[in-house]
Amino acid sequence: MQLTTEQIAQFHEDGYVLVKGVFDPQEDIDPVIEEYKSVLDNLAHDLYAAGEISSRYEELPFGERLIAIYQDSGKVHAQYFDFSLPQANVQADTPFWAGPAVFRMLTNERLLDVTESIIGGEIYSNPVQHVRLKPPERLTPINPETGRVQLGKTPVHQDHGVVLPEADDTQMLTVWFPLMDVNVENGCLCVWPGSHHRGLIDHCPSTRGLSVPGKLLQGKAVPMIMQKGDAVFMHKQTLHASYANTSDQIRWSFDLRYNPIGQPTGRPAFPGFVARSRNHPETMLREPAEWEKLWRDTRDHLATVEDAGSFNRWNADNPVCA
Ligand SMILES: O=C(O)CCC(=O)C(=O)O
Ligand SMILES: [Fe+2]
Repeated sequence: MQLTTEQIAQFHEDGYVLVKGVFDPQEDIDPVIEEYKSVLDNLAHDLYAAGEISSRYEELPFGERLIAIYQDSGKVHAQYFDFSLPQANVQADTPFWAGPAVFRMLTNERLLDVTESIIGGEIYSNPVQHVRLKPPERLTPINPETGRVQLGKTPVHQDHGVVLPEADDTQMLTVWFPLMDVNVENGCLCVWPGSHHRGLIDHCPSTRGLSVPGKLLQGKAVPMIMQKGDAVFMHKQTLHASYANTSDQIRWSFDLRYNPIGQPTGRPAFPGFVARSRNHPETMLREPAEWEKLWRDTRDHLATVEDAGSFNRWNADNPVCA
């Protein structure tokens, strides 16, 4: 699946392109959904054994079960599902999920075809990547320190703003896709078309994470209303955010990053891999278990080091943050 000349032009002009039907919903996405059912089942058993929930909620379908477990435990267990690690305080028992169905998504041929249309055929899977399982806001446990939901809407930012300066001159590409239909009500992504022409914009640290202050925004955001199977490909300087999930079901998405092989990823402590190489196909990682081991070894190593360093490059003392 190559992009058309018009789609590539749109990517450069607007800083993003929404591509319909990149994935086959049943063949490509459902195996991931199946795999996560067992991850949730493991979480339920762990929390129940630890006395942190009163039931394993085995009778509930995935989304409702997740909501019930988060509510009962009073905690959003995002790290349990994520195929990345926290940016600080990694411990030997920090959970993560780097399963085979996830690996097959990261190396999906059609996804890599579209990626190749934008950054060329030497493609590195950049480790800045997340699964986001967001409960309805009104059912999400509150963080007692901030008084806000533990996982809510994502504030306005550029992905360039959340990586180290080593990635300043790279072609890091963000790929965002839902595992279900998404709209404004359930908290889809929104983007500011053309904002990447402004280059890197100042971000401010806050309890919600890094964000670009409202006074620096220009123009209106466009909601990315998408069906299961669609994907958005985004430039690293395109401003984006997500809406609050005001529906009564979970909102579920993946966001992945790719860059041309050889360019720094912006998170050197984390492992990437060669997802496609036209020039050296023998360097491609093909075994899901090897990918899982890369993350496990990284976790085990980071657990032994004093401070892995922060990825943050921004200072709250910046006058624009006042
Ligand atoms: O899904 C979200 O809420 C935000 C995603 C995001 O910021 C990204 O994919 O870079
Ligand atoms: Fe982002």
